[in-house]
Amino acid sequence: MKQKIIEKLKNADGYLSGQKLSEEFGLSRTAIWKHIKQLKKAGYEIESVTNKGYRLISTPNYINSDKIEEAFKKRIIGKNVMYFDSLPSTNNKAKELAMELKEGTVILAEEQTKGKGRLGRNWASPGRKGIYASIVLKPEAKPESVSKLTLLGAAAVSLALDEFAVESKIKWPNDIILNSKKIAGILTEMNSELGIVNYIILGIGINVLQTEEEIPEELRVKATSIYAQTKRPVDRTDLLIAILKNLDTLYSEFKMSEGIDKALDICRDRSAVLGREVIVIQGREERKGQAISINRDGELMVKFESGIENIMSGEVSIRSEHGYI
Ligand code: BT5
Repeated sequence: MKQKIIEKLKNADGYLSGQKLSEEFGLSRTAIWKHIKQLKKAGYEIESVTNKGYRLISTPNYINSDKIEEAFKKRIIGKNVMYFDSLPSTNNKAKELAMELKEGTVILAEEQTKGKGRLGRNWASPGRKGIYASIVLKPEAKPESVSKLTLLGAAAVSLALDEFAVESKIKWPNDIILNSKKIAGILTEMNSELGIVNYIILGIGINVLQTEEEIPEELRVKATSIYAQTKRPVDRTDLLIAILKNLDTLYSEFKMSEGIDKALDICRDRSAVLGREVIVIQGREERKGQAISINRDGELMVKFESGIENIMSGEVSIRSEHGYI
């Protein structure tokens, strides 16, 4: 609170009345006065003038631990973690508990017995080989803007991989690619009513430690793991921490404005599909076109013979003419 009062005083044009501060922060004038007294004691020079209010004259020159605490308090993601040896699906567990859980809670499992992909597909989740994590988010956002969070998750994973010298690409909307094969996928699920989002579950699955042989045979043409490609056993805890930090930073932008400009730039720069011929699969329909960009809403802009269309991520899959990518 003291930090907030200081910020207000810093930004004020002249004096700020005690009344105004107390209304602003929902505190009594006496409580404000007590905070001011403590601030003065901490070295802030604050002038108090009857009928005018308070004015900040100078700030003390030392490291401000209050400010540091305040900055870290604002992290949303990763403050609470629930860890399980085995779950059918972390996304399902998160959905079960979401209403009671704090925003940013992470549900983790060492293995999933019924890991889910998009559109009813499966996600192979062998024990202690990967990261299977679901994050509970409760943004005040329109249900339509929620598909943007998939891109946000993909950007956070790709950025985190940089920190481990793993150079990945992003295949819109939810695949992370290493050497032309998939190492991670995002599954975003939402619960809303009457146009209000109750919660969103952002599920992240990453193949970290599997050897080539441990990747299910039928997936080997398009799936791989970090270890299979780099021969480095990346620490799963460290990787998850890096992902959550990146996600928290990107998510804060989303919370403020429903914008995801930074994440979009990352998805565009590292895109595995932009500029290429793609096949867009929607239900039973398959159409060939050229992926030209990702627009501000996170939709893929595809040039078909009939013209340019903006494709929403919900019910669509993308592949190349030669197979996966
Ligand atoms: C995805 O779906 O890529 C989303 C995957 C999300 C998994 C996480 S793990 C934590 C959380 N809890 C869950 O239950 N799920 C989430 P999609 O784009 O539909 O890709 C699924 C397809 O990828 C499958 O049909 C397979 O062809 C392939 N696949 C399955 N398991 C894979 C794996 N481990 N690695 C790479 N590809 C896989």
